[in-house]
Amino acid sequence: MIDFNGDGRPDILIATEGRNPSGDRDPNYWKLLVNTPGPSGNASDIVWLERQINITALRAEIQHFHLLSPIASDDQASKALPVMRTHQTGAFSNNVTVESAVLTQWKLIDVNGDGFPDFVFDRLAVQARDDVSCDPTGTCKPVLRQDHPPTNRLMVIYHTGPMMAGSGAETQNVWNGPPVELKSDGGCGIERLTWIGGGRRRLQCGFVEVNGDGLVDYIRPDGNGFRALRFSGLAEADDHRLPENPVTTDYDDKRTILLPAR
Ligand SMILES: [Ca+2]
Ligand SMILES: [Ca+2]
Repeated sequence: MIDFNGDGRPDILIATEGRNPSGDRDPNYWKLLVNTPGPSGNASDIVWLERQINITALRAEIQHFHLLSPIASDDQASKALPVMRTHQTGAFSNNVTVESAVLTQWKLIDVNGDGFPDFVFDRLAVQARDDVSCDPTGTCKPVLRQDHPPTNRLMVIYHTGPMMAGSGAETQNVWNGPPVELKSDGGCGIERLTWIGGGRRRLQCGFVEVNGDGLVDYIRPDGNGFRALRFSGLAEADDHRLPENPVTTDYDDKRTILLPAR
């Protein structure tokens, strides 16, 4: 669910049920159910208006570098474009996993603050390569690394409207492209959850609204901490170091909510 038309109400996108103007199933379309108030205006009688969204530009961009189906790689033409996709990455030394993370390769998020969701994506796909992995003590060893190349760039195709007009039979084309580069040094990716042991993962980088101006920011690791890159529509970089939090391994303590004394 995502607010597709900027009216504040969440809508439903279905990647596998899109139909083209001829009414045939077509992977270049997503089905959208727009959340609209019913006749009485009460939240309880929502009417879901069906629309077909032309995603030809998104699908073509992703298929330049990514396989939509790693299993049936000889039949990419018929595969649906998932609304969001994650991919396991890692580094392996003699078949032992020494690093592990989950990448988000593409997702919908409003980058420029106009209320419409934009399509952000990793330019490059995950592949295997020879590399080295170093532990915190500086001891390094050769590994087979499965990740996107460090030259990855972060891209966006902006939602440029229109609002949901016309009848349900008409298709809407809101993501025309061309893609715009958000960051040239996108080695960390759109979003990366890194395994830190003990069953825990840490969000290593990703898009988060940090300073309350309504524009999404990008968080990335920075040597001894995390840095928020504040952008105006992500056009101009404006670095802000996030306040340091006290380091604690006492996670159980954080689950305790202290109520005011009576
Ligand atoms: Ca909506
Ligand atoms: Ca937007």
